[in-house]
Amino acid sequence: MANNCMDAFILKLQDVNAVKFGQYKLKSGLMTPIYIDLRVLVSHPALLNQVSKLMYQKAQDEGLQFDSVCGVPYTALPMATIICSTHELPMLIRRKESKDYGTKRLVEGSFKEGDTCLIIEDTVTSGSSILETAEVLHKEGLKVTDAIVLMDREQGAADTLASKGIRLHPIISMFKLLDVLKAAERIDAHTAHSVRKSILDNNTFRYAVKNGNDDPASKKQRLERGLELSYEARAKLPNVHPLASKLLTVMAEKQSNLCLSADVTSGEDLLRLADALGPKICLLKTHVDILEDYTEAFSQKLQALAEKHNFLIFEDRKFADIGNTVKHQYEGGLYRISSWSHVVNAHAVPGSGVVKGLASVGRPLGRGCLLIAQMSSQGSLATGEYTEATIKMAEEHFDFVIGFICGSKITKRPEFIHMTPGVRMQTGGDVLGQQYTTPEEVIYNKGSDVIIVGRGILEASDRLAAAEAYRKSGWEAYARRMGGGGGGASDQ
Ligand code: 5BU
Repeated sequence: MANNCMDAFILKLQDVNAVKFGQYKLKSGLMTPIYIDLRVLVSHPALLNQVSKLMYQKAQDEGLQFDSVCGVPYTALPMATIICSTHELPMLIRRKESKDYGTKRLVEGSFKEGDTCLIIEDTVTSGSSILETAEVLHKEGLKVTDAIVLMDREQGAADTLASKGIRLHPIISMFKLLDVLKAAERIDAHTAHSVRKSILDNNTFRYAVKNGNDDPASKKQRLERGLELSYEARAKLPNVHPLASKLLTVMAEKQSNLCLSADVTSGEDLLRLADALGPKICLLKTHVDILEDYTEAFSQKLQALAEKHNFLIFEDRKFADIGNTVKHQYEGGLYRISSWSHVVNAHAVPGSGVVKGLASVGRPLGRGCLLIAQMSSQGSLATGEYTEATIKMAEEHFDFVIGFICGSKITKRPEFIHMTPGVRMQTGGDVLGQQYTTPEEVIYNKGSDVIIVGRGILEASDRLAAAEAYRKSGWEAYARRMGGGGGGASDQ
């Protein structure tokens, strides 16, 4: 659906009072300043038809294969009915309670064991309603691999469902909805900001927020942890790693949360780039093994430029071996990475030995490591429980791990720095699976700290101007997130 059609559709949802602002309690017990009530759609048949059309289109676009469709009762039932009736697809109905006469079936309709059923849902927060329906279908011998939802509140459902083998395909995200309502001046900047913050801080998957057994003390702690601190304030936290403190200070001083991914293949080119763009960046990321002419003199010159322009160096080596091997890879070999790179990164896949091995070399040198909790590439396996385990690993190695490579803010600990690759002004991707998000989306909506930009800058005709544009965009998004004007952000 073209962007302006989707925007008009979102506005129509608000027109029929399907989007409400106030204080509401969700099924999970979470309090929320925004409530999406799609039950009203049954009174608006044209809109209901449009929803069903969008859902069917989504299934087509994603190439979903299924034998039947089941709507989560009750709101999604008419949506599933319209889809199935229009496209002559078999439908199943999940009963909420089995009737106490007749067949006592929990699933109505014809199916055979091993059939795949596509789930349709109106809104998701934690994904629990989809899981309940999937469980009933599973018990009947059906397979559930995908679910389409009209509105994803972006509070953990996708991760929870992924951890249970169900892919979630949302049509509208909460952040998109807020953006559209704000652009149309249906809500003010303050409301958009506070709802955004509430959504980010109440992720049911990440923070496992369960009400009912939620004691006031832990609630208070969560609230305190959730308070957004500036880069400067985070640099001064008592437990912050000295290198993270240094980076946060540089970011605040240079008003830059831009990391340049200097993916060029000549050392001379890289040094020229570092000298020219150095003033715009807080971090320069290298792939030293793509250089055709690496010498030790190169790494010395790069360090001198880092001093001159006050940025840190991050070798994107992505260590992923047993502790003993990564120790040698980090310290020795041709590149002697630990001798010149302030920051390196590692996959969590080998287990904590990889961090211990790297720390044995890097810690005495005051170096720091980022754990790769998520990747920007299509089909990445670093999701859900893997991401959770990575966060836990980082917490256990607080003295060496300074943060994460991730798509969004994944921990509330303000000592950790979140860095996001796959950033470009134009969204989309490349032919090899890279997926791009805008600086605004990454910093403002997703709550990350640093944007990592390669080709967005390297392929520009004027690289310096492009670097400045990315710096400005990233910084303004941060300033807006902190509740400030951001030095001329367009919608303040
Ligand atoms: P691009 O030109 O902005 O697409 O370059 C992105 C850089 O970030 C590139 O060096 C990748 O190796 C690196 N990267 C990434 O794109 N996605 C990831 O998940 C990780 C690193 Br980890």
